[in-house]
Amino acid sequence: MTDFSRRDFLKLSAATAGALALQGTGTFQDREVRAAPNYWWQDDTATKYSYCDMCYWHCGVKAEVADGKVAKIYGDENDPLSQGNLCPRGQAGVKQVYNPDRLKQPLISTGKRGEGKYRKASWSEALDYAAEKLSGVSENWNGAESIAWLNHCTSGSWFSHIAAAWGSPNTGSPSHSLCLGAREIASQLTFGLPVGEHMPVDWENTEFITLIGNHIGENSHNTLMKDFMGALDGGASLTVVDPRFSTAASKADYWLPIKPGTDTALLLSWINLLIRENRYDRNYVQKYAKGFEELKKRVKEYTPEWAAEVTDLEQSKIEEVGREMARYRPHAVVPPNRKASWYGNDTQRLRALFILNALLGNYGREGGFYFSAAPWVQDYSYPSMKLDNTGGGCSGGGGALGEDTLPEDVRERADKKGEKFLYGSLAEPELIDAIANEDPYPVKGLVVAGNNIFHSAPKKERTKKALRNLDFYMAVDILPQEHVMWADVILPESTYLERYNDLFTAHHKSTPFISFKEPAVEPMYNTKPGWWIAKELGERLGLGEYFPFEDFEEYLNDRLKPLGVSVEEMKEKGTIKQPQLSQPFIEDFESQGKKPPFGTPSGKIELSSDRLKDNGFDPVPSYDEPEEPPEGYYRLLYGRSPVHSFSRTQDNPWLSEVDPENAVWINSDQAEKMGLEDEQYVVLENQDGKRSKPIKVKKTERIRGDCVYMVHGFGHDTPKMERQDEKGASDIELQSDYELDPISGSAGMSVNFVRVAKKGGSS
Ligand SMILES: Nc1nc2c(c(=O)[nH]1)N[C@H]1C(S)=C(S)[C@@H](COP(=O)(O)OP(=O)(O)OC[C@H]3O[C@@H](n4cnc5c(=O)[nH]c(N)nc54)[C@H](O)[C@@H]3O)O[C@H]1N2
Ligand SMILES: Nc1nc2c(c(=O)[nH]1)N[C@H]1C(S)=C(S)[C@@H](COP(=O)(O)OP(=O)(O)OC[C@H]3O[C@@H](n4cnc5c(=O)[nH]c(N)nc54)[C@H](O)[C@@H]3O)O[C@H]1N2
Ligand code: SF4
Ligand SMILES: [Mo]
Repeated sequence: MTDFSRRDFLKLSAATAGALALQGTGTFQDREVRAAPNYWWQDDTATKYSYCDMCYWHCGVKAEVADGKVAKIYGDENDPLSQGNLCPRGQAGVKQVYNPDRLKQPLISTGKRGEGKYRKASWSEALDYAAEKLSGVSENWNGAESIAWLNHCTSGSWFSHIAAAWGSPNTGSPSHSLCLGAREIASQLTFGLPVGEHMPVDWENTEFITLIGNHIGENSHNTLMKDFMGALDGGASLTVVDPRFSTAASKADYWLPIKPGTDTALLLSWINLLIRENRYDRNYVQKYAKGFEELKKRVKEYTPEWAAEVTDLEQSKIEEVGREMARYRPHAVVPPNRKASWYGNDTQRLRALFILNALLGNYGREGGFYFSAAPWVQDYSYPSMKLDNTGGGCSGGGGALGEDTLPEDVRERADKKGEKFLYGSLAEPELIDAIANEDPYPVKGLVVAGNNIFHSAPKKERTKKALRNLDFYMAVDILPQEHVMWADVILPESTYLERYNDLFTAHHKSTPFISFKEPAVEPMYNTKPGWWIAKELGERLGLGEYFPFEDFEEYLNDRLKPLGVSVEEMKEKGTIKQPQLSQPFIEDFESQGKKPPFGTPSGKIELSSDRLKDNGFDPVPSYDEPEEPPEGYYRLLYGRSPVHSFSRTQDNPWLSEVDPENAVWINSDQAEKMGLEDEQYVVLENQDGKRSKPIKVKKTERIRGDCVYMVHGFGHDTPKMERQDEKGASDIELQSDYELDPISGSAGMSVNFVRVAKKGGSS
């Protein structure tokens, strides 16, 4: 059987196979081989349904399996998210399975933490040992709360499940406090609904789009890019507010190269303009919003003239875009970015953005934001758990605004929610701080599943200190990442194409749906699925009643039963669609005599928030000046590569070839001043003297002179993963500072400054 080749991958077309057959040196032997090609599609193949786990978008996948190997994966054309396509990262899911660098069996440490010395162990030995150690931490310290569980994505939630059953409030994922927390808190405070996983922008009807940061095209999700390009093809006008001429900016009618950190000023000035020139949607605001007078009073001082000075943009451009927005409303949408944690005051920035959208009349309106419908499927019928803990998963649990009600014998979370910040799921950097400093109480056990704590949490030195301070540290991963090689026990998970997972419930405008994942192939090596690892560990911790199913089909059948569907049928279908649940627009509610679903206490869009006021915060956003870079330093900005996911795919054999290392974008004039050449390697140093690995210079007009930019995810220290080891530099090495958002607990990492400390050669 011929393995699917890299060239096939690049062309993403079966037609390429013909071209491949014509290659070669022309020896007799080659001709023999060419004469009898044995392609996968000539074998007996089986099609298996799954959903892609290379990122949280979870496009529906069809895997073609031949000879017990995944030969090719496609987007499931019946799946509303993939619509028959996968992005390059999705295609490279095949190579996640067949990456020789994978973790292959359970390992137990034989050296000091961080030394990287291990011996092989059987699953039962490793799990017995882990359970004994975790129980020991619980007994020696203060019960379940002395153990924290950090995770991310589909398998990770099984470990939050253990935390909830056992009674540890210390569980969460990086996708809240390091990603979308401020956005989700701001949206709930403003219009009473989460934004959620798949941004509910009505792309097909919008006519004027304004992106703030939000680098769609580099931040690349299959259908997001399609929908975005569809809107532009349909004639929508695009404004991009970004200190960098991003891929999206290259398609824009207006590029506003804003001074980093000043977006709230711009947003408030647009609100000022809409109100002062009476261009806002007065009827919509009167009917659906409250707090307009307070807003009007507050933004009076925030004129475009003032904002021009603050943001370093032209006043005429600010006014022109503001008036155009008003002309197109309610088909003029200002989508929030996902990685909302930037500068520490992020909930208020996002509040300003959501208020601007309210003045444009956008919620529940065509061309604005639709009300995203959730599919219905029953939760598994568990016995009730000690804690109602939803800190895991891909969106960090969203961060509910309600009060947590903990049983009397469980202490508050160690991240000091309530003292340091008001709302939100677990703040990962604050938990790490608690472990490093034993404050407010000792957390002495840590289980990390699918979360790259050395790359995603700021203050790496503190993370190392925290790990050294633990009695027991366990990692569940698929690769020997740097943080994994610090663990006392390493449990190797099967990759997504080798395992069952829970059902994926996808919110959607017209077709909320449920996706099914079954193993396409048997697990390679001695690896196991996350649900199995958690169940076995849970049983050993005396929590067996919370894992009452024998196998995963039993679990899935329990959930599917009320829908009248079985696992066997899902194997044929892949998805269940529930279009009947869709109610995207206000009129869908009002035509039935119902109020629109704004879930705020007032049932209205809260332009002024009593909840913030009652807790001592500004009820209406105001502007805070960001700190200026010290003399000779540049603000460090960071973003995404379209062909990598975070810091997890740099070792993927296909993706590493397409994009092997990152570069630092430096404005050409600044580079000239420093005598830097394009492609020359430099070492960056931040305000605290922390240094990066060598990184190539990208000398470019496409970025302002007061900041530099790099793609996150490179610069690994992973000798066991040659393709990613020491390639490019990591932003995390330079993020020794962050600013905590006092409302959502998000960690703004764009408060670090760098200078070029050393210059090297060009290769
Ligand atoms: N291919 C790929 N796609 C991904 C991911 C991935 O790893 N790979 N990750 C996904 C995840 S989890 C997330 S959270 C998102 C992140 O993607 P986004 O939510 O789009 O992230 P942003 O931080 O908005 O985008 C970074 C952009 O903001 C600009 N920027 C930086 N500072 C400022 C500022 O002060 N003001 C303004 N206006 N702009 C600024 C940068 O120049 C850059 O262009 O991407 C998602 N999509
Ligand atoms: N410096 C910096 N930090 C950031 C960001 C940034 O831009 N810069 N972005 C922030 C954002 S927006 C986000 S969402 C977070 C993301 O934070 P993380 O989720 O920590 O991101 P990854 O780097 O993808 O790390 C995922 C880990 O899971 C492992 N893994 C991959 N697949 C599987 C699997 O199937 N099972 C298991 N068990 N493990 C698996 C990978 O090997 C890796 O160790 O990072 C945040 N932190
Ligand atoms: S956007 Fe790409 S990586 Fe993400 S789920 Fe879809 S195919 Fe996979
Ligand atoms: Mo994120």
